[in-house]
Amino acid sequence: MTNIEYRNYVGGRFVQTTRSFGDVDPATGAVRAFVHEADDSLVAEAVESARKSLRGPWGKATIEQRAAVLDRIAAGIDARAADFLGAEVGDTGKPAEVAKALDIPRGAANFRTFANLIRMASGEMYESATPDGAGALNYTIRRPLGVVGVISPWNLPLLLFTWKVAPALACGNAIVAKPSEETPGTATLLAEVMHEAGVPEGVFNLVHGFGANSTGEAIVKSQGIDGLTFTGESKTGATIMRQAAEGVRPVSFELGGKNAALVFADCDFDKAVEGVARSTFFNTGQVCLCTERVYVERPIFERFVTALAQRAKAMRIGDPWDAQTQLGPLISREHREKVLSYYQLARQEGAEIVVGGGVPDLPGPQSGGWYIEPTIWTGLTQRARCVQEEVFGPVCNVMPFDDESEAVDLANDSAYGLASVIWTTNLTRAHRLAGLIDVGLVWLNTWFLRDLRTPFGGSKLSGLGREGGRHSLDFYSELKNVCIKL
Ligand code: NAD
Ligand code: 6OD
Repeated sequence: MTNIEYRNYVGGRFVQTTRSFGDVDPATGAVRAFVHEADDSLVAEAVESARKSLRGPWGKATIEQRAAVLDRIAAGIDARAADFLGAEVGDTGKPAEVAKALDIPRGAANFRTFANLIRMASGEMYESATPDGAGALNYTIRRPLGVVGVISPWNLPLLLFTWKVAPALACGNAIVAKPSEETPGTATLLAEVMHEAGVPEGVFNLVHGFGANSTGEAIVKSQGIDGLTFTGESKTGATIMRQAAEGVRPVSFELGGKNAALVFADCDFDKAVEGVARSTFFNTGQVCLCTERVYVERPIFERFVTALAQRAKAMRIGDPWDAQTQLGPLISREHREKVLSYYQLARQEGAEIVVGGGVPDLPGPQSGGWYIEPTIWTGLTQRARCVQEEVFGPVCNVMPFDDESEAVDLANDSAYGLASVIWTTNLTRAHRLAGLIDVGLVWLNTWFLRDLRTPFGGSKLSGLGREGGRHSLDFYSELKNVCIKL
Protein backbone atom coordinates (compact mmCIF):
# COMPACT_ATOMS: atom_id res chain seq x y z
CA MET A 1 0.00 0.00 0.00
CA THR A 2 1.45 3.35 -1.01
CA ASN A 3 1.76 6.28 1.34
CA ILE A 4 2.56 8.84 -1.38
CA GLU A 5 -0.05 11.60 -1.64
CA TYR A 6 -0.01 14.35 -4.24
CA ARG A 7 -1.71 17.48 -2.96
CA ASN A 8 -2.75 20.68 -4.68
CA TYR A 9 -0.75 23.86 -4.17
CA VAL A 10 -2.94 26.96 -3.91
CA GLY A 11 -2.10 30.37 -2.49
CA GLY A 12 1.28 29.11 -1.26
CA ARG A 13 -0.25 26.19 0.73
CA PHE A 14 -0.44 22.46 0.02
CA VAL A 15 -4.11 21.58 0.01
CA GLN A 16 -5.83 18.24 0.56
CA THR A 17 -9.31 17.61 -0.74
CA THR A 18 -11.97 15.09 0.13
CA ARG A 19 -11.90 13.36 -3.25
CA SER A 20 -8.85 11.46 -4.46
CA PHE A 21 -7.89 9.10 -7.24
CA GLY A 22 -5.13 6.54 -7.74
CA ASP A 23 -1.97 7.27 -9.71
CA VAL A 24 -0.97 4.02 -11.40
CA ASP A 25 2.56 2.89 -12.25
CA PRO A 26 2.14 1.75 -15.88
CA ALA A 27 5.12 -0.60 -15.60
CA THR A 28 3.36 -2.76 -13.01
CA GLY A 29 -0.27 -1.68 -12.95
CA ALA A 30 0.01 -0.95 -9.21
CA VAL A 31 -1.30 2.23 -7.57
CA ARG A 32 1.79 4.22 -6.59
CA ALA A 33 0.18 7.35 -5.13
CA PHE A 34 -3.11 9.02 -4.28
CA VAL A 35 -3.95 12.35 -5.85
CA HIS A 36 -6.19 14.98 -4.25
CA GLU A 37 -8.62 16.12 -6.93
CA ALA A 38 -9.38 19.84 -7.03
CA ASP A 39 -13.07 20.72 -7.36
CA ASP A 40 -14.48 23.89 -8.95
CA SER A 41 -14.25 25.87 -5.73
CA LEU A 42 -10.54 25.06 -5.28
CA VAL A 43 -9.88 26.06 -8.91
CA ALA A 44 -11.75 29.32 -8.25
CA GLU A 45 -9.60 29.87 -5.14
CA ALA A 46 -6.46 29.20 -7.19
CA VAL A 47 -7.52 31.74 -9.81
CA GLU A 48 -8.31 34.30 -7.12
CA SER A 49 -4.91 33.79 -5.40
CA ALA A 50 -3.20 34.15 -8.75
CA ARG A 51 -5.02 37.43 -9.45
CA LYS A 52 -4.18 38.70 -5.97
CA SER A 53 -0.48 37.86 -6.40
CA LEU A 54 -0.31 40.13 -9.44
CA ARG A 55 -1.38 43.04 -7.23
CA GLY A 56 1.44 42.24 -4.77
CA PRO A 57 5.26 42.27 -5.03
CA TRP A 58 5.29 39.84 -8.00
CA GLY A 59 3.42 42.41 -10.10
CA LYS A 60 6.22 44.89 -9.41
CA ALA A 61 9.20 42.51 -9.61
CA THR A 62 11.94 43.58 -12.00
CA ILE A 63 13.05 41.37 -14.84
CA GLU A 64 16.24 40.53 -12.96
CA GLN A 65 14.27 39.56 -9.83
CA ARG A 66 12.04 37.27 -11.87
CA ALA A 67 15.00 35.75 -13.72
CA ALA A 68 16.73 35.08 -10.39
CA VAL A 69 13.62 33.21 -9.18
CA LEU A 70 13.72 31.05 -12.33
CA ASP A 71 17.41 30.31 -11.76
CA ARG A 72 16.65 29.24 -8.19
CA ILE A 73 13.91 26.91 -9.42
CA ALA A 74 16.34 25.34 -11.92
CA ALA A 75 18.86 24.83 -9.12
CA GLY A 76 16.09 23.31 -6.97
CA ILE A 77 15.26 20.76 -9.68
CA ASP A 78 18.94 19.86 -10.03
CA ALA A 79 19.27 19.45 -6.27
CA ARG A 80 16.29 17.07 -6.14
CA ALA A 81 17.01 15.30 -9.43
CA ALA A 82 16.74 11.85 -7.81
CA ASP A 83 13.24 12.64 -6.46
CA PHE A 84 12.13 13.95 -9.82
CA LEU A 85 13.51 10.85 -11.51
CA GLY A 86 11.63 8.55 -9.14
CA ALA A 87 8.33 10.37 -9.71
CA GLU A 88 8.73 10.62 -13.49
CA VAL A 89 9.69 6.99 -13.97
CA GLY A 90 7.01 5.87 -11.50
CA ASP A 91 4.29 7.84 -13.30
CA THR A 92 5.26 7.00 -16.91
CA GLY A 93 7.25 3.75 -16.80
CA LYS A 94 9.75 5.30 -19.20
CA PRO A 95 13.31 3.95 -18.98
CA ALA A 96 15.14 5.71 -16.15
CA GLU A 97 18.14 6.22 -18.44
CA VAL A 98 15.94 8.25 -20.79
CA ALA A 99 14.42 10.35 -18.00
CA LYS A 100 17.91 10.94 -16.57
CA ALA A 101 19.26 12.12 -19.90
CA LEU A 102 16.24 14.03 -21.20
CA ASP A 103 13.23 14.77 -19.00
CA ILE A 104 14.80 15.85 -15.71
CA PRO A 105 17.67 18.00 -17.05
CA ARG A 106 15.27 19.54 -19.58
CA GLY A 107 12.96 20.55 -16.72
CA ALA A 108 15.79 22.62 -15.22
CA ALA A 109 17.00 23.82 -18.63
CA ASN A 110 13.57 25.27 -19.42
CA PHE A 111 13.85 27.57 -16.37
CA ARG A 112 17.47 28.58 -17.11
CA THR A 113 16.70 29.23 -20.77
CA PHE A 114 13.74 31.49 -20.09
CA ALA A 115 15.59 33.29 -17.28
CA ASN A 116 18.28 34.17 -19.81
CA LEU A 117 15.83 35.00 -22.58
CA ILE A 118 13.85 37.44 -20.45
CA ARG A 119 17.09 39.11 -19.33
CA MET A 120 18.01 39.60 -23.01
CA ALA A 121 14.55 40.53 -24.31
CA SER A 122 14.49 43.78 -26.24
CA GLY A 123 11.64 45.99 -27.39
CA GLU A 124 10.93 48.28 -30.34
CA MET A 125 11.74 52.01 -30.53
CA TYR A 126 10.83 54.46 -33.28
CA GLU A 127 11.67 58.13 -33.67
CA SER A 128 8.63 59.70 -35.30
CA ALA A 129 8.12 62.95 -37.20
CA THR A 130 5.53 65.48 -35.90
CA PRO A 131 4.02 68.47 -37.78
CA ASP A 132 5.78 70.97 -35.50
CA GLY A 133 9.14 69.37 -36.16
CA ALA A 134 9.77 68.49 -32.49
CA GLY A 135 9.32 64.78 -33.07
CA ALA A 136 8.15 61.96 -30.87
CA LEU A 137 9.46 58.69 -29.50
CA ASN A 138 7.55 55.41 -29.53
CA TYR A 139 8.74 52.47 -27.49
CA THR A 140 7.29 49.18 -26.37
CA ILE A 141 6.92 47.71 -22.90
CA ARG A 142 6.31 44.00 -22.41
CA ARG A 143 3.51 43.37 -19.89
CA PRO A 144 2.38 39.98 -18.55
CA LEU A 145 -0.84 38.50 -19.91
CA GLY A 146 -2.09 38.17 -16.31
CA VAL A 147 -3.26 34.78 -15.02
CA VAL A 148 -2.26 31.98 -17.36
CA GLY A 149 -3.94 28.56 -17.39
CA VAL A 150 -1.51 25.73 -18.15
CA ILE A 151 -2.86 22.29 -19.09
CA SER A 152 -0.36 19.58 -19.99
CA PRO A 153 -0.31 15.91 -21.08
CA TRP A 154 1.32 12.75 -19.73
CA ASN A 155 3.90 11.76 -22.31
CA LEU A 156 6.81 14.04 -21.29
CA PRO A 157 5.31 15.32 -18.04
CA LEU A 158 8.06 17.48 -16.54
CA LEU A 159 9.49 18.62 -19.86
CA LEU A 160 6.15 19.85 -21.21
CA PHE A 161 4.86 21.31 -17.94
CA THR A 162 8.00 23.38 -17.38
CA TRP A 163 8.13 24.33 -21.08
CA LYS A 164 5.02 26.41 -20.35
CA VAL A 165 5.40 27.36 -16.69
CA ALA A 166 8.95 28.74 -17.12
CA PRO A 167 8.23 31.34 -19.84
CA ALA A 168 4.91 32.26 -18.19
CA LEU A 169 6.78 33.09 -14.95
CA ALA A 170 9.64 34.79 -16.82
CA CYS A 171 7.09 37.18 -18.33
CA GLY A 172 5.68 38.02 -14.89
CA ASN A 173 2.41 36.12 -15.04
CA ALA A 174 0.68 34.18 -12.30
CA ILE A 175 -0.26 30.60 -13.09
CA VAL A 176 -3.00 28.05 -12.48
CA ALA A 177 -1.65 24.77 -13.80
CA LYS A 178 -2.98 21.25 -14.19
CA PRO A 179 -0.74 18.33 -15.12
CA SER A 180 -2.26 15.21 -16.64
CA GLU A 181 -4.20 13.03 -14.20
CA GLU A 182 -1.91 10.18 -15.33
CA THR A 183 1.29 11.95 -14.28
CA PRO A 184 0.82 14.26 -11.28
CA GLY A 185 4.18 13.47 -9.63
CA THR A 186 6.83 15.79 -10.99
CA ALA A 187 4.45 18.77 -11.14
CA THR A 188 3.83 18.33 -7.40
CA LEU A 189 7.56 18.17 -6.71
CA LEU A 190 7.93 21.32 -8.79
CA ALA A 191 5.43 23.08 -6.49
CA GLU A 192 7.67 22.11 -3.54
CA VAL A 193 10.70 23.48 -5.38
CA MET A 194 8.82 26.71 -6.16
CA HIS A 195 7.88 27.03 -2.49
CA GLU A 196 11.50 26.54 -1.40
CA ALA A 197 12.75 28.92 -4.13
CA GLY A 198 10.64 31.73 -2.65
CA VAL A 199 8.05 32.09 -5.39
CA PRO A 200 5.56 34.48 -3.75
CA GLU A 201 2.27 32.91 -2.64
CA GLY A 202 -0.38 32.71 -5.32
CA VAL A 203 2.05 33.15 -8.22
CA PHE A 204 2.11 29.42 -8.99
CA ASN A 205 -0.94 27.31 -8.26
CA LEU A 206 -1.21 23.61 -8.98
CA VAL A 207 -4.55 21.88 -9.23
CA HIS A 208 -4.96 18.15 -9.84
CA GLY A 209 -7.74 16.39 -11.65
CA PHE A 210 -9.19 15.27 -14.95
CA GLY A 211 -10.20 17.15 -18.09
CA ALA A 212 -13.84 17.36 -19.17
CA ASN A 213 -16.31 17.96 -16.30
CA SER A 214 -13.39 18.27 -13.89
CA THR A 215 -10.43 20.48 -13.02
CA GLY A 216 -9.28 21.08 -16.62
CA GLU A 217 -12.68 22.31 -17.72
CA ALA A 218 -12.98 24.50 -14.62
CA ILE A 219 -9.69 26.24 -15.52
CA VAL A 220 -10.74 26.76 -19.13
CA LYS A 221 -14.16 28.14 -18.17
CA SER A 222 -12.89 30.43 -15.43
CA GLN A 223 -13.29 34.04 -16.51
CA GLY A 224 -10.36 34.95 -14.24
CA ILE A 225 -7.93 33.30 -16.65
CA ASP A 226 -6.38 35.70 -19.17
CA GLY A 227 -4.73 33.17 -21.50
CA LEU A 228 -4.51 29.41 -21.94
CA THR A 229 -1.67 27.22 -23.03
CA PHE A 230 -2.48 23.60 -23.77
CA THR A 231 -0.63 20.54 -25.02
CA GLY A 232 -2.63 17.44 -25.79
CA GLU A 233 -4.95 15.89 -28.32
CA SER A 234 -6.29 17.91 -31.24
CA LYS A 235 -9.90 17.12 -30.28
CA THR A 236 -9.32 18.43 -26.76
CA GLY A 237 -7.75 21.55 -28.26
CA ALA A 238 -10.88 22.17 -30.33
CA THR A 239 -13.10 21.82 -27.24
CA ILE A 240 -10.91 24.18 -25.23
CA MET A 241 -10.85 26.70 -28.07
CA ARG A 242 -14.65 26.83 -28.16
CA GLN A 243 -14.80 27.35 -24.40
CA ALA A 244 -12.01 29.93 -24.37
CA ALA A 245 -13.82 31.98 -27.01
CA GLU A 246 -16.03 33.23 -24.17
CA GLY A 247 -14.02 36.18 -22.91
CA VAL A 248 -11.87 36.31 -26.10
CA ARG A 249 -8.80 34.84 -24.44
CA PRO A 250 -5.58 34.00 -26.32
CA VAL A 251 -4.71 30.32 -26.65
CA SER A 252 -1.54 28.49 -27.57
CA PHE A 253 -1.95 24.88 -28.66
CA GLU A 254 0.57 22.08 -29.20
CA LEU A 255 -1.53 19.18 -30.47
CA GLY A 256 -1.33 15.80 -32.17
CA GLY A 257 0.77 14.58 -35.08
CA LYS A 258 0.95 11.87 -37.75
CA ASN A 259 4.50 12.58 -38.72
CA ALA A 260 6.25 11.39 -41.87
CA ALA A 261 9.85 10.37 -42.44
CA LEU A 262 11.09 10.50 -46.05
CA VAL A 263 13.99 8.14 -46.71
CA PHE A 264 15.82 8.62 -50.01
CA ALA A 265 17.99 5.98 -51.68
CA ASP A 266 21.01 8.29 -51.31
CA CYS A 267 20.70 8.42 -47.49
CA ASP A 268 23.39 7.22 -45.12
CA PHE A 269 21.57 3.89 -44.78
CA ASP A 270 22.65 2.86 -41.28
CA LYS A 271 22.02 6.32 -39.84
CA ALA A 272 18.61 6.46 -41.48
CA VAL A 273 17.59 3.05 -40.09
CA GLU A 274 18.79 4.01 -36.64
CA GLY A 275 17.13 7.43 -36.89
CA VAL A 276 13.76 6.05 -38.02
CA ALA A 277 13.85 3.35 -35.33
CA ARG A 278 14.47 6.08 -32.75
CA SER A 279 11.82 8.47 -34.07
CA THR A 280 9.25 5.63 -34.18
CA PHE A 281 9.90 3.82 -30.92
CA PHE A 282 11.29 6.48 -28.57
CA ASN A 283 9.18 6.78 -25.39
CA THR A 284 7.17 3.83 -26.75
CA GLY A 285 6.00 6.06 -29.59
CA GLN A 286 4.38 8.49 -27.16
CA VAL A 287 5.93 11.72 -28.37
CA CYS A 288 3.89 14.06 -30.54
CA LEU A 289 6.95 14.25 -32.83
CA CYS A 290 7.26 10.49 -33.33
CA THR A 291 7.24 9.09 -36.84
CA GLU A 292 4.19 6.97 -37.72
CA ARG A 293 4.47 7.16 -41.54
CA VAL A 294 7.71 6.12 -43.23
CA TYR A 295 8.07 6.66 -46.99
CA VAL A 296 11.11 4.95 -48.52
CA GLU A 297 12.45 5.36 -52.07
CA ARG A 298 11.69 2.13 -53.92
CA PRO A 299 15.27 0.90 -54.68
CA ILE A 300 16.05 0.56 -50.96
CA PHE A 301 12.53 -0.28 -49.72
CA GLU A 302 12.93 -4.02 -49.00
CA ARG A 303 16.39 -3.61 -47.49
CA PHE A 304 15.18 -0.77 -45.30
CA VAL A 305 12.13 -2.65 -44.00
CA THR A 306 14.30 -5.67 -43.14
CA ALA A 307 16.85 -3.54 -41.29
CA LEU A 308 14.17 -1.58 -39.41
CA ALA A 309 12.44 -4.82 -38.41
CA GLN A 310 15.73 -6.18 -37.05
CA ARG A 311 16.06 -3.08 -34.88
CA ALA A 312 12.50 -3.44 -33.61
CA LYS A 313 12.99 -7.12 -32.77
CA ALA A 314 16.19 -6.36 -30.87
CA MET A 315 14.61 -3.74 -28.58
CA ARG A 316 14.74 -4.59 -24.91
CA ILE A 317 11.32 -4.23 -23.30
CA GLY A 318 10.84 -4.32 -19.56
CA ASP A 319 11.69 -2.87 -16.16
CA PRO A 320 12.27 0.90 -16.54
CA TRP A 321 14.92 0.80 -13.79
CA ASP A 322 17.03 -1.73 -15.70
CA ALA A 323 19.72 0.26 -17.53
CA GLN A 324 19.41 -2.07 -20.54
CA THR A 325 15.69 -1.34 -21.07
CA GLN A 326 14.88 0.61 -24.20
CA LEU A 327 11.09 0.35 -24.28
CA GLY A 328 8.79 1.00 -21.35
CA PRO A 329 5.02 0.46 -21.22
CA LEU A 330 2.25 2.61 -22.65
CA ILE A 331 0.78 5.07 -20.18
CA SER A 332 -2.42 3.23 -19.23
CA ARG A 333 -4.66 0.25 -19.82
CA GLU A 334 -7.07 2.49 -21.81
CA HIS A 335 -4.27 3.77 -24.00
CA ARG A 336 -3.00 0.24 -24.63
CA GLU A 337 -6.52 -0.79 -25.64
CA LYS A 338 -6.60 2.12 -28.08
CA VAL A 339 -3.22 1.23 -29.61
CA LEU A 340 -4.15 -2.47 -29.79
CA SER A 341 -7.37 -1.52 -31.57
CA TYR A 342 -5.19 0.07 -34.27
CA TYR A 343 -3.03 -3.09 -34.39
CA GLN A 344 -6.29 -4.98 -35.06
CA LEU A 345 -7.58 -2.40 -37.54
CA ALA A 346 -4.32 -2.55 -39.51
CA ARG A 347 -4.95 -6.27 -40.12
CA GLN A 348 -8.47 -5.52 -41.31
CA GLU A 349 -7.12 -2.78 -43.58
CA GLY A 350 -4.78 -5.27 -45.23
CA ALA A 351 -1.45 -4.60 -43.51
CA GLU A 352 1.37 -7.08 -43.50
CA ILE A 353 2.62 -7.18 -39.90
CA VAL A 354 6.38 -7.23 -40.44
CA VAL A 355 7.13 -7.37 -36.74
CA GLY A 356 5.20 -7.07 -33.46
CA GLY A 357 1.45 -6.56 -33.38
CA GLY A 358 0.77 -7.88 -29.89
CA VAL A 359 1.56 -7.78 -26.21
CA PRO A 360 4.86 -9.17 -24.87
CA ASP A 361 4.90 -11.80 -22.16
CA LEU A 362 7.03 -10.27 -19.40
CA PRO A 363 8.11 -11.91 -16.16
CA GLY A 364 7.85 -10.51 -12.62
CA PRO A 365 6.11 -7.27 -11.64
CA GLN A 366 6.15 -6.07 -15.26
CA SER A 367 3.65 -8.80 -16.17
CA GLY A 368 1.02 -6.41 -14.77
CA GLY A 369 2.21 -3.42 -16.83
CA TRP A 370 0.79 -1.90 -20.03
CA TYR A 371 3.53 -3.14 -22.33
CA ILE A 372 3.11 -3.58 -26.07
CA GLU A 373 5.31 -4.82 -28.90
CA PRO A 374 7.05 -2.40 -31.25
CA THR A 375 5.32 -2.91 -34.55
CA ILE A 376 5.95 -2.31 -38.24
CA TRP A 377 3.31 -2.48 -40.95
CA THR A 378 3.67 -2.49 -44.71
CA GLY A 379 1.07 -2.75 -47.45
CA LEU A 380 -1.44 -0.22 -46.17
CA THR A 381 -2.82 2.32 -48.61
CA GLN A 382 -2.46 6.03 -48.04
CA ARG A 383 -6.22 6.23 -47.31
CA ALA A 384 -6.12 3.58 -44.56
CA ARG A 385 -7.20 4.94 -41.18
CA CYS A 386 -3.97 3.53 -39.73
CA VAL A 387 -2.05 5.84 -42.10
CA GLN A 388 -4.22 8.88 -41.42
CA GLU A 389 -5.02 8.75 -37.68
CA GLU A 390 -2.62 9.36 -34.81
CA VAL A 391 -1.98 6.09 -32.91
CA PHE A 392 0.51 7.44 -30.32
CA GLY A 393 2.21 4.07 -29.89
CA PRO A 394 5.40 2.29 -31.05
CA VAL A 395 4.27 1.68 -34.61
CA CYS A 396 4.82 2.88 -38.16
CA ASN A 397 3.66 1.97 -41.63
CA VAL A 398 6.40 1.79 -44.28
CA MET A 399 5.43 2.57 -47.89
CA PRO A 400 7.55 2.91 -51.06
CA PHE A 401 7.70 6.03 -53.28
CA ASP A 402 9.20 6.60 -56.72
CA ASP A 403 10.20 10.23 -56.89
CA GLU A 404 10.62 13.39 -54.90
CA SER A 405 7.30 14.97 -55.78
CA GLU A 406 5.39 11.81 -54.86
CA ALA A 407 7.24 11.78 -51.52
CA VAL A 408 6.20 15.37 -50.79
CA ASP A 409 2.59 14.68 -51.78
CA LEU A 410 2.44 11.65 -49.51
CA ALA A 411 3.98 13.52 -46.59
CA ASN A 412 1.50 16.39 -47.04
CA ASP A 413 -1.51 14.10 -47.39
CA SER A 414 -2.43 14.37 -43.71
CA ALA A 415 -4.80 16.37 -41.54
CA TYR A 416 -1.85 16.96 -39.18
CA GLY A 417 1.19 19.15 -39.74
CA LEU A 418 3.61 18.86 -36.85
CA ALA A 419 7.00 17.41 -37.84
CA SER A 420 8.85 15.61 -40.64
CA VAL A 421 12.25 14.05 -41.02
CA ILE A 422 14.15 13.82 -44.34
CA TRP A 423 16.95 11.30 -44.72
CA THR A 424 19.22 12.09 -47.71
CA THR A 425 22.83 13.03 -48.37
CA ASN A 426 21.72 15.42 -51.14
CA LEU A 427 21.57 18.62 -49.13
CA THR A 428 20.15 20.68 -52.00
CA ARG A 429 17.22 18.31 -52.11
CA ALA A 430 16.95 18.35 -48.30
CA HIS A 431 16.64 22.13 -48.19
CA ARG A 432 14.26 22.22 -51.16
CA LEU A 433 11.92 19.68 -49.57
CA ALA A 434 12.13 21.28 -46.15
CA GLY A 435 10.34 24.27 -47.66
CA LEU A 436 7.64 22.14 -49.33
CA ILE A 437 6.38 20.03 -46.45
CA ASP A 438 3.38 21.46 -44.56
CA VAL A 439 4.65 21.14 -41.01
CA GLY A 440 5.98 23.39 -38.27
CA LEU A 441 9.23 21.43 -37.77
CA VAL A 442 11.53 19.68 -40.26
CA TRP A 443 14.57 17.70 -39.22
CA LEU A 444 17.21 16.84 -41.83
CA ASN A 445 19.17 13.64 -41.05
CA THR A 446 18.31 13.86 -37.36
CA TRP A 447 15.27 13.89 -35.06
CA PHE A 448 14.21 15.66 -31.84
CA LEU A 449 17.35 17.74 -31.72
CA ARG A 450 16.15 20.80 -29.83
CA ASP A 451 17.45 24.32 -29.42
CA LEU A 452 15.05 25.99 -27.00
CA ARG A 453 15.34 29.35 -28.77
CA THR A 454 13.71 28.00 -31.93
CA PRO A 455 9.99 28.19 -32.78
CA PHE A 456 8.11 25.03 -31.88
CA GLY A 457 4.58 24.15 -33.00
CA GLY A 458 2.46 22.71 -35.76
CA SER A 459 0.13 23.57 -38.57
CA LYS A 460 -3.29 22.16 -39.49
CA LEU A 461 -4.68 19.92 -36.70
CA SER A 462 -1.29 19.97 -34.96
CA GLY A 463 -1.65 23.28 -33.25
CA LEU A 464 -1.99 26.98 -33.10
CA GLY A 465 0.86 29.43 -32.60
CA ARG A 466 4.49 28.83 -31.78
CA GLU A 467 6.29 28.58 -28.46
CA GLY A 468 10.05 28.53 -27.88
CA GLY A 469 12.49 31.42 -27.48
CA ARG A 470 11.02 34.84 -28.21
CA HIS A 471 7.83 33.18 -29.53
CA SER A 472 7.06 32.05 -25.98
CA LEU A 473 7.74 35.56 -24.71
CA ASP A 474 5.33 36.86 -27.35
CA PHE A 475 2.56 34.52 -26.22
CA TYR A 476 3.03 34.98 -22.46
CA SER A 477 3.18 38.77 -22.63
CA GLU A 478 1.50 41.67 -24.34
CA LEU A 479 3.27 44.57 -25.94
CA LYS A 480 2.21 48.02 -24.91
CA ASN A 481 3.27 50.99 -27.04
CA VAL A 482 4.21 54.24 -25.33
CA CYS A 483 4.38 57.44 -27.39
CA ILE A 484 5.95 60.65 -26.05
CA LYS A 485 5.93 63.99 -27.81
CA LEU A 486 9.37 65.58 -27.54
P1 NAD B 1 -5.44 14.95 -23.72
O1 NAD B 1 -5.90 16.00 -24.68
O2 NAD B 1 -6.35 13.83 -23.42
O3 NAD B 1 -5.12 15.60 -22.30
C1 NAD B 1 -4.16 16.62 -22.15
C2 NAD B 1 -4.51 17.42 -20.91
O4 NAD B 1 -5.75 18.08 -21.11
C3 NAD B 1 -4.67 16.58 -19.65
O5 NAD B 1 -4.17 17.31 -18.56
C4 NAD B 1 -6.18 16.42 -19.53
O6 NAD B 1 -6.64 16.20 -18.22
C5 NAD B 1 -6.65 17.76 -20.06
N1 NAD B 1 -7.99 17.77 -20.64
C6 NAD B 1 -8.61 16.77 -21.32
N2 NAD B 1 -9.84 17.18 -21.70
C7 NAD B 1 -9.99 18.46 -21.27
C8 NAD B 1 -11.04 19.42 -21.36
N3 NAD B 1 -12.20 19.15 -21.98
N4 NAD B 1 -10.85 20.63 -20.80
C9 NAD B 1 -9.69 20.92 -20.19
N5 NAD B 1 -8.67 20.05 -20.05
C10 NAD B 1 -8.81 18.83 -20.61
O7 NAD B 1 -4.03 14.46 -24.26
P2 NAD B 1 -3.10 13.32 -23.65
O8 NAD B 1 -3.74 12.02 -23.96
O9 NAD B 1 -2.78 13.67 -22.25
O10 NAD B 1 -1.77 13.49 -24.51
C11 NAD B 1 -1.54 12.84 -25.73
C12 NAD B 1 -1.84 13.79 -26.88
O11 NAD B 1 -1.07 14.97 -26.73
C13 NAD B 1 -1.43 13.23 -28.23
O12 NAD B 1 -2.43 13.56 -29.17
C14 NAD B 1 -0.14 13.97 -28.56
O13 NAD B 1 0.16 14.08 -29.92
C15 NAD B 1 -0.42 15.31 -27.95
N6 NAD B 1 0.83 16.03 -27.67
C16 NAD B 1 1.20 17.07 -28.48
C17 NAD B 1 2.41 17.73 -28.26
C18 NAD B 1 2.87 18.86 -29.14
O14 NAD B 1 3.82 19.54 -28.76
N7 NAD B 1 2.27 19.09 -30.28
C19 NAD B 1 3.20 17.36 -27.19
C20 NAD B 1 2.79 16.29 -26.39
C21 NAD B 1 1.60 15.63 -26.64
O1 6OD C 1 10.93 19.80 -26.90
C1 6OD C 1 9.96 20.54 -26.68
O2 6OD C 1 10.08 21.71 -26.30
C2 6OD C 1 8.60 20.03 -26.89
N1 6OD C 1 7.61 20.92 -26.73
C3 6OD C 1 8.41 18.74 -27.19
C4 6OD C 1 7.13 18.17 -27.42
C5 6OD C 1 7.02 16.84 -27.55
C6 6OD C 1 5.76 16.22 -27.73
O3 6OD C 1 5.41 15.15 -27.28
